Amino acid sequence: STAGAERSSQDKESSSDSSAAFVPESFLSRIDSRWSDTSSYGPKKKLQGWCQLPDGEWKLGSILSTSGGESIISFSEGKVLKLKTESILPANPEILDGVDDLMQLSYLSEPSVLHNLQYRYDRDMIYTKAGPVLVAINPFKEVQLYGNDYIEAYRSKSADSPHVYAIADTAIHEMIRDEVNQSIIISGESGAGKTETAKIAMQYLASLGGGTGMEHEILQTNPILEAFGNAKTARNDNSSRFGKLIEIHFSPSGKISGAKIQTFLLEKSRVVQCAHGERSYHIFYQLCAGASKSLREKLNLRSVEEYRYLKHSSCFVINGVNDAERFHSITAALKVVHIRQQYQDNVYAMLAAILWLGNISFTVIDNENHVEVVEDEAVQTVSKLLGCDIQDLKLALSTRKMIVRKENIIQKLTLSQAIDTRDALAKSLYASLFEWLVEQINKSLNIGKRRTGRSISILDIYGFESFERNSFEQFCINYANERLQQHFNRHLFKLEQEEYIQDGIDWKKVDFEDNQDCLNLFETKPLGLLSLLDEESTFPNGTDLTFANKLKQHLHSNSCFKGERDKAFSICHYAGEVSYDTTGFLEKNRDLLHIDSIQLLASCSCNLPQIFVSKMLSQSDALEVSPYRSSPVDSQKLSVATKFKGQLFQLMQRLGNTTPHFIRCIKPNRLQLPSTYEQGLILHQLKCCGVLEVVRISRSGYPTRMSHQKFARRYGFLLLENVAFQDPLCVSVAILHQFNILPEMYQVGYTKLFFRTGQIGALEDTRNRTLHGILRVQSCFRGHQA
Ligand code: AD9
Ligand code: MG
Repeated sequence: STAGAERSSQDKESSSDSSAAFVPESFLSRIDSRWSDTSSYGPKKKLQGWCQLPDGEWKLGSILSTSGGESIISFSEGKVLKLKTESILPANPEILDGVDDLMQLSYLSEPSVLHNLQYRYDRDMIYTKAGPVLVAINPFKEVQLYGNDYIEAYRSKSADSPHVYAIADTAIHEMIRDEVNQSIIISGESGAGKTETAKIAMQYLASLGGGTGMEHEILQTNPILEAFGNAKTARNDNSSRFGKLIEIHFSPSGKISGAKIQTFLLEKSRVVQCAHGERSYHIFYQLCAGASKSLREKLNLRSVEEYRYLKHSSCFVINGVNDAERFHSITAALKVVHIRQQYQDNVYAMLAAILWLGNISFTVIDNENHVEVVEDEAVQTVSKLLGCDIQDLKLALSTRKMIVRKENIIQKLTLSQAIDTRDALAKSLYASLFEWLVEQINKSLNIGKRRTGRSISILDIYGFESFERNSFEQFCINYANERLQQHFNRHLFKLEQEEYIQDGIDWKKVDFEDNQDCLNLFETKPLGLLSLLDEESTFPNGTDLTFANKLKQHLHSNSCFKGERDKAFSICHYAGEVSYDTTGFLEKNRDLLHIDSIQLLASCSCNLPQIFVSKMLSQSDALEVSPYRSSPVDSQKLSVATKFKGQLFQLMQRLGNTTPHFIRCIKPNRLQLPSTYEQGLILHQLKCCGVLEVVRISRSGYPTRMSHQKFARRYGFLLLENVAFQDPLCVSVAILHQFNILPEMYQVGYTKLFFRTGQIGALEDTRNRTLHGILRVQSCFRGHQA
């Protein structure tokens, strides 16, 4: 799987490193010495290094000459540049091109990492290890890496190159061997391939069978959740708008016995509005395209262009996707997870009701902008589909009951209030529907199963986000990523330490940055971001601006926080600084459904709205009482941020009891194209998902490891004395001595040698020179003979 030593050493196209601070002394001296003895060793073979061009791109160049701190570099296309020698980063010996594991690289610089990933990506090897982490680069095309033959190969261990299957296989084995639950934590930015990767892992686990058809049922939850929770966005045609944890249970004999799904933070705003060129949730389009004639009549369904919620983004279809066909598979999948026909019909009625809600309009009736609901087909259809009285519906959308000085009064709503009320009802119906669906699926996946065995959890959760404009959603997502990053760091660090200790080498603690300060910024009570947000959300006169000002007032001295102009602030996350615009923060955090809307739902004869209401009420019972608005009849519930924090703590607790396996998905370009590798974009993600952190942690230790055997075999011939019959450990030590490798540069373990970054590169150089020398002598010798 790793590159062979015999690869040709022609100039190669490559990318390079930004960690300029990490140029080993030995490299600089090699440049000089190498230049001076070019004539004596194969004159064509030049030392190569990574150079950063003015546009930021890293390129591999050959060093032609070096003097006075500057070097002349030539590039493969014939260009020649003069650069500061110290800004050139060492390239790895070609024997290391395309290694399976980035940790095998002698120089772990950014350009070397980028180059290695690209070398593999160009050959459809989309998976690479970075120590314990699997890096997966989205191919945006079908690659021949999946299916039964591959599954079998990984199961029988006849395949060992990095793969999701290998991760899933390891998880199963460790679950059985150690009797510890496992987790596969997948992250990456939108469109990087998390959901596909999660499905590939599930496919492997499901292939173990269960004998009860449970594995089939589990796989069928994917299309359902994607239909209801995914949408086309600017970044991904099938973007998950929720986070998901699926816990797959195994019987003591290692067979699948059931599963449980937990979801996080569904993006409900998409139901009523989405950006131009994006779509709402797939299921709306699937229903409109695929419903039978009788269902269309029953629901008074129209085509998607006729619904306000769907038409404003002017995007109705997805290339290569047949929504009608998808609808039929969803119907079938719902049956598989035991959602009865009657309930399916209810689900479709809810979807149609939401679409028709969006078409309800208002007329202004006085000069204070108060409104009435227009009595048209839209409002009639909604009342019919929900099973509520049409007058009640109209009142709920245009008025609000209030208690003022102990008297009940009815206040008319203004146009914008009425639209907000209508949209809030639509969003709440959809979110409740989604939640209910997950609950039904969970019931089905758990039928009669006692949880006796162990489990493997797969987490598919939005990665770190940093856009031009960042709002409440990014705030929550990035908070979650800080938590996951801490989990990741701590785990990696532990592993690294364990490997050193296991091989008996002297382990001195290497520094690593923790992100605890940033987490404290979020979580400290009462003066942390979340507490202050909740506090402001409960103030009757709180606004986004007063919230922003409060943050600036209380947090200005925190090193992870920066106040900005107007309503903005920024946070120094582990993956970089992100600026947030507080517009809409309070509203989104309160996420209120007015009591009038709740009462309306409770009065519906259709059973789903009633179920939703009882769920809402049961949830709010247990909550802290926080009257978010002046009116005491508002429903009282936990804020979104607090609820999310609770979910996150629970998640971390669960993950904390598992052995984690990390997969980092990388999106190679913004256009969702195959064979297109954008260095800058990839580097940024490697940084955000902590892969460079792994590299950094390991660079501060002994990143290069080689077994005594392999080392002795590879370099033994360089020894001046004959050691052919000695054991590999002695040979290894003799090599280290002969080449004066400084003691602080390596450690001898029980089974392996551990080297500091760059050491193997120097040895490889010597080896190559010696080989060249031998070849020259041989050819001279042959010349003499002839
Ligand atoms: V989002 O945060 O939910 O917006 P994901 O989940 O990270 O995002 P997703 O898995 O949906 O991305 O992948 C995006 C697209 O990339 C898929 O629809 C496929 O077209 C493509 N993809 C991803 N992984 C693979 C793969 N292993 N093989 C082929 C892939 N195509
Ligand atoms: Mg996804």
